[in-house]
Amino acid sequence: MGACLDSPHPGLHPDVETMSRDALAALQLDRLRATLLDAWTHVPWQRARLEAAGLTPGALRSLDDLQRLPFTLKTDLRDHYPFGLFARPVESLARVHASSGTTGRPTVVGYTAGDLGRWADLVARSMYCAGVRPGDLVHNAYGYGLFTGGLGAHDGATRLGCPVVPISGGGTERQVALIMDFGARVLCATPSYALAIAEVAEQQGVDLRRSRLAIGLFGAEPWSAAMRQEIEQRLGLTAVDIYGLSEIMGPGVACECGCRQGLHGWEDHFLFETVDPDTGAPVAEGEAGELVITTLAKEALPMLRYRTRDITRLAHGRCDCGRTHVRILRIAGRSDDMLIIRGVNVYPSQIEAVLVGRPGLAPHYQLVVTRHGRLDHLRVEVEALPGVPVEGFAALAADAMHHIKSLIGVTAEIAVQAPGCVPRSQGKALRVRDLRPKEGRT
Ligand code: DLL
Repeated sequence: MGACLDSPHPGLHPDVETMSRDALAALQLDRLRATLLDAWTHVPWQRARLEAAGLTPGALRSLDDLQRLPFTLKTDLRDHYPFGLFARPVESLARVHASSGTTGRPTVVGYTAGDLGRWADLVARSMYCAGVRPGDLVHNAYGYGLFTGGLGAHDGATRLGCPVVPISGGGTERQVALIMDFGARVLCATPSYALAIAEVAEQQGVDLRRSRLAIGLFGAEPWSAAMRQEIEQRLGLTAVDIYGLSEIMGPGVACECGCRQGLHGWEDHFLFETVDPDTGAPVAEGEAGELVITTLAKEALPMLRYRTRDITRLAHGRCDCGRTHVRILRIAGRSDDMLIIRGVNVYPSQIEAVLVGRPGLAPHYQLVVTRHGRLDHLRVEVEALPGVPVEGFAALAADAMHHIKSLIGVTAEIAVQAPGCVPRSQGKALRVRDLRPKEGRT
């Protein structure tokens, strides 16, 4: 059994994480029945559509019956804005979070005090799984506020017994100074912001590799293996992938352990499925599909078969660490972010994997998609490393173009730019600027 399960903190329950599949399935069925009953009783919209599908809470005989339940979409939450899908009256809740929503209404989610407690437990479990230990100082650069990252990581670290520096995102020079002065062992941030912190440190002549940072808990946006390597090398820490989404809870739905063979999805609290994003039919075991999640212990906002839009593969079978919970492999991207360039499907993270670490290029990029006549055009804006002469940009562009064509199969225009031209993020990076007319998008 791996070290990440040894002598756990008294608040954690390794017996749950190493449960036999049969015991886990029995627990899941009990909790699924309770969730269905709760949704049926307290959410009129859920009841109406379950009835329309000829289902009652008693209809669940086994976990296989999950597939008979209708999906829930992000638009369902928006259509019932703000609290229409809540199973508890808003005056009984402890907190509300919301996604900013680039278009239209935000997506609003709610938590009872019990939900907040279980969320903190799962983030603490995730952090422990990643190697964080009670007493480790946690520098939390996830944004505090309506975004679930800041407060979610904060409460989990507190639950684990870790002191927290609640710095939130932004003020990057100060982040660097406090990491060095306070001696944080753990950094929580989006991967793109972690890189921005590394860059500012380098500009200030500060070597973060000499800081006490040992573990980075990075998530909230897709990131490639190449980006992981880049961050580890520049920050001198072990970069761990943590996944979550506000509609289901927030950070801590799944997290990597020391084996780094996928993120353990906490199956005592959630059911995970992968489906074909076009048809909704289950995909074969191990095949890539859209992740669908059902909550098993949420009170304020029980979710039945939520379509996350995140594309991944599930790996079943015991991990080398001893945990039995399913592993969610690195998220390739969101189906919404998938570009179809002249018939070839491309995720921004595939382009990232080619660009990051390529000689002469910095790991800062944006994809710009336009339409020329009836054809889509992909322009990759990427920075040169500081010190590369402008005369060298054309050769760097030709090299990147060649590798993108041969590895991914798309023809892209590469615009190599001077350092600092691509905007830096303080949270989730904007990777794609899609300038195509809305109605014509594929
Ligand atoms: O991003 C929750 C979170 C905060 C997770 C901090 C991890 C760390 P939302 O703002 O609702 O919640 O965005 C959720 O972000 O559906 C994915 O598309 C993406 N995402 C989250 N974690 C990862 C990850 C938070 N590790 C959406 N890898 C999700 C790839 C991720 N994408």
